[in-house]
Amino acid sequence: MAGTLRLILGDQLTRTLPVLTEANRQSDVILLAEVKEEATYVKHHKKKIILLFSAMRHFASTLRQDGFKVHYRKYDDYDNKGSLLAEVQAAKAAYHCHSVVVTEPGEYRLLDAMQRWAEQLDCPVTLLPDCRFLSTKQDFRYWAQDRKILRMEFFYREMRKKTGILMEQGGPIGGKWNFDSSNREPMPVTVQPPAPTRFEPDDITRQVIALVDETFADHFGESTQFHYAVTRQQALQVLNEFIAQRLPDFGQYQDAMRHNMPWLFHSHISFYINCGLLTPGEVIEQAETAYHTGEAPLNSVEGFIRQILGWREFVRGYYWHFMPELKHDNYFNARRALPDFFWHGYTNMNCLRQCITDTRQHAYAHHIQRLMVLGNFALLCELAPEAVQQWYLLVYADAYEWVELPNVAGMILYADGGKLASKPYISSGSYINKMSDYCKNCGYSVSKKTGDNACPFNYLYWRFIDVHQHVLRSNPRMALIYKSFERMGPDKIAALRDEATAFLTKISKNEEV
Ligand code: FAD
Ligand code: DLZ
Ligand code: SF4
Repeated sequence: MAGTLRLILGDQLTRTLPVLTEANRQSDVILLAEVKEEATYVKHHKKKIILLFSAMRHFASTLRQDGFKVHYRKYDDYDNKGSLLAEVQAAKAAYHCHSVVVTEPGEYRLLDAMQRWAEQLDCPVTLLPDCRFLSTKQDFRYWAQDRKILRMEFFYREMRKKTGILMEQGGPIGGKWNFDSSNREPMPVTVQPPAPTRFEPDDITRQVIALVDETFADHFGESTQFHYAVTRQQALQVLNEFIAQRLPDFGQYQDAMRHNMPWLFHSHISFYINCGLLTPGEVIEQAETAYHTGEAPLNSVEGFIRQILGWREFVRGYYWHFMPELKHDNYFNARRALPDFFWHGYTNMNCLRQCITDTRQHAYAHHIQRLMVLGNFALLCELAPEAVQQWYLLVYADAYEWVELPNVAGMILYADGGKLASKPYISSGSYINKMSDYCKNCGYSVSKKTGDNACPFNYLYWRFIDVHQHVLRSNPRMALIYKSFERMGPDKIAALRDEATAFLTKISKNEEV
């Protein structure tokens, strides 16, 4: 009996999606395909490919066990067609399917391509909305349409009201929407965070590791010591252990950084929510329950829920609202090429060395490493947005354009001219010194603004304030900074600018810094 071909993408591994719940197990065929086009449109980190291919293979096997007819295409199948469209075409012909159904993809480039599929395949192609989010693209458009400025905080409050999450008697639990002021503490050396949840690779994962080592040897990052969850059951274990062991301290140490310790009190679940092994709704529900049962304090639970119900939903709405222009925004006209050390990590600046090494090893760095070390540096050095976007998209195992691009173009580079952030996220070395122990192990001196071994973040910061004053001075949130700037006097400003210029020349030539 001819049926429908149902395509599941590598980041759609969710059993509750209608593409699966509406399937007829007798007549429909489920297609999952590992293809060159998706695996190489940027040279994804090896661990990202291992995670997705292994999770896809495990997901397909559970579907088969549950009676679905599954057509699975491995990357090294001799007749693998290399693209999703070609695999859909071949499967449609082989199973005599009369139509194709797929959940809307998370990236603009693929949605754009899929909109031509019906014509190319000469059959009806239905794109189902991705119902795993707690708000829709239309909700965001409606919320955004009459607003001059779009701030996550107001969107988040609407989401709290709409969903009733952390609400009581019409207001926020605890009397405040936001407990951020109790969430900015450095982590004392005596605090030892629990180890992250680890899984030994099984046969399927070992096969994928061998494939990736052979086929993607020139991709970024290391494949060794892969320990991530690749099934829903394992991802649930990661979530449960986070709630029990790390959520209580998540709030206060959310912004802290520590030498050789990337995992800290973070949840490490972005890999799994973004590929579908966990849903944001269930994650939020477990965190909220931990507050009601007294297992975790409100500052931690609210802080954690805000990241998912607030930031994650907000950036997704923002992405679809501003694409495709968002990709080309460049407010500061930044043009500098990415220094080579972004790839290998060899630099005397310990904070960057740490964050890049963590990223190379784990395809992971936590939020403040991505924002206030790597992102801060990219903005202060005016690295070209396109190069920075591509770097962030390929180095992290949780990266898909819908979530990466708003964080890069909007949050770290201010390339959108302030549509997402109320001011550029920039700081001198003192912020990094306050929130980490990186400076204690660095050849540069964080307390020096100029001269031998002065921390580059210091002079780069003041140069940026100087060079961009014509657009930043009028921002009320920059007023205090410009007061300090004026107190410096012209000689000091000139010295800072000269050192910064010399440093920028060095990184443009890829000299050692
Ligand atoms: P936790 O710190 O435990 O936070 C819990 C969850 O909140 C995360 O799993 C994630 O789902 C969500 N979250 C937190 N912050 C954000 C945010 N700013 N935007 C969206 N969701 C958020 N996150 C991605 O999932 N994919 C990306 O490609 C990505 N790129 C980023 C690029 C930059 C420049 C920056 C500054 C942030 C980026 N983030 C991205 C957001 C954040 O850094 C990661 O979600 C987080 O580090 C993942 O680790 P975790 O699961 O331990 O998060
Ligand atoms: C990221 C990724 C990779 C590396 N490989 C595949 C693949 O071979 N097959 C597939 O269906 N999906 C893959 N993905 C995820 C897609 O790139 C993702 O679905 C789109 O970017 C839309 O978010
Ligand atoms: Fe980074 Fe400067 Fe601290 Fe070195 S001294 S770790 S470069 S902030």
